[in-house]
Amino acid sequence: MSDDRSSRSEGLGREGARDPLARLGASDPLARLGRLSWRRPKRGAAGAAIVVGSLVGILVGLGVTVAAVSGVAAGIRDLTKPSTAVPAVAAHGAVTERMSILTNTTGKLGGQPRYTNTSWTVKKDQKVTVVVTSYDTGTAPLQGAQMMFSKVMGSTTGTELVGAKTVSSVPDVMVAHTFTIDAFNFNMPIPVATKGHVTVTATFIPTKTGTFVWQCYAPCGSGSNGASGAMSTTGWMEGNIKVVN
Ligand SMILES: [Cu+2]
Repeated sequence: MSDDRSSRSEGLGREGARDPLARLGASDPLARLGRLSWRRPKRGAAGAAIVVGSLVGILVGLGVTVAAVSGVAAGIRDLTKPSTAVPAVAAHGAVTERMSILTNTTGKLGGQPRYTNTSWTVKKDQKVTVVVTSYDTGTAPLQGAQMMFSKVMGSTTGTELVGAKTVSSVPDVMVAHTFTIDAFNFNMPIPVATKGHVTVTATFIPTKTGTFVWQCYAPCGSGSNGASGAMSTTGWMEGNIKVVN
């Protein structure tokens, strides 16, 4: 296997098109994840938070059910009726951030994919619609723990638009990149541009101020594990989002 991204893309075009899974067996996926893990110090914490959050959700659900049943039985109030409570997150205004993923890069990372408009500033509680137009016709299939990034996460609808189609995930072998903001649990899987380009759209609401890193979690860079080159160069597959009041 070559260390060069462009020849890797060509390889996928010929070989990967037949069997995208074939290249997954090229080296030990666990070893690859070990090498990638420095990029993901919060993975364990996030997993624990999800587990705790799920348990809390189950307990709250049980509590509501018990309250509803006992409330109806006592003739006090029917808690099964829709709530009129104001949602916890009220959006104030809206903005659209447009990014492209180009592959006609030059210089020492020549041929490797690169996001444009990698850093921007938005307002807290603003509806932020991210529109990513990718021209990358190669795939970077997700492996092991990366699989979770095949799902759309943290968008206002739970889905994203791929072209005009609403989806909640992209098959992991079809993923070319992701646009992921860990701080907001927001993840947009970007599929391979089978028709030359593909436009992916999703909306999230930043609920806290600060400067937050976004990154691509698909192994789309160079090197045998795809974690070098574009994947480890600021301004290529990662950037900063500033959220202000
Ligand atoms: Cu990428």
